[in-house]
Amino acid sequence: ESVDEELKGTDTSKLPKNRRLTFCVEGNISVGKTTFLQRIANETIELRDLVEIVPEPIAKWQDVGPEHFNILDAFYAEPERYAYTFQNYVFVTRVMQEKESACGMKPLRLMERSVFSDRMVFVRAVHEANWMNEMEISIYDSWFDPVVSSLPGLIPDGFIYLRASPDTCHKRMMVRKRSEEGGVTLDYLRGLHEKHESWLLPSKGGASGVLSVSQLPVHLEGSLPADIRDRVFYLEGDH
Ligand code: DCP
Repeated sequence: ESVDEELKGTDTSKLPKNRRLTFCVEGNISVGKTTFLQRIANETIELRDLVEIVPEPIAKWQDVGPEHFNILDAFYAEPERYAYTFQNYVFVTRVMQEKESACGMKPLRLMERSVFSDRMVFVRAVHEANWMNEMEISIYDSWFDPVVSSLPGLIPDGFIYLRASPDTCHKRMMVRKRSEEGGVTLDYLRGLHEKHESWLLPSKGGASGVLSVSQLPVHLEGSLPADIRDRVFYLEGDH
């Protein structure tokens, strides 16, 4: 609700013509990003005309090419073999997804995740797990900055961080039972949680509010708006 209020309070008339606000919704696997976005799309009537929802391109990862390869499944089945290939494809599909939504007229755009959480959370996690070797992470790093800076549509005005404990996410993942995620462990979710936390660390505890983006690496900070630290909102999602 507080995020709805924040978005409703945004004075879009002050934006330059053709300038939309884009917020990326972040959070651990199964935290409820899709549900959150669907609620805004379907239930919050006042916001429906204001907000364009850009879901994560997961369907594109599950059905690649005429052979219908499921690259999400391939990644979880053989992570050492496919982590780089998968993260590379995730990036490309985000670029495609962003382009598809680039011409929308609604003043606010909410995107599920971003290339920044791909880099800060998942690529780090798979590298630490030794699923991406030094050569592969070096290749990823070498194209990430130049490609992101040449695609301004990927750069959000702010982030909304849906925050819940790894236990909660694990329980929700068990209920959802996405077939590819059968092998995702509570430990892996804990690692992803820590990476979200160190990237989007709350400046103060308590109820939903504004976060400061601490420890943002220089290369990411350069791509993001200068006052990005004031543009991260979080929602507690353990209930
Ligand atoms: N994934 C990944 N690397 C990325 C992005 C996603 O390995 N850079 C994986 C993690 C999940 C699946 O893709 O197995 C989708 O993850 P998300 O957390 O983005 O989406 P969910 O559907 O789990 O989110 P929610 O339940 O919050 O809607």
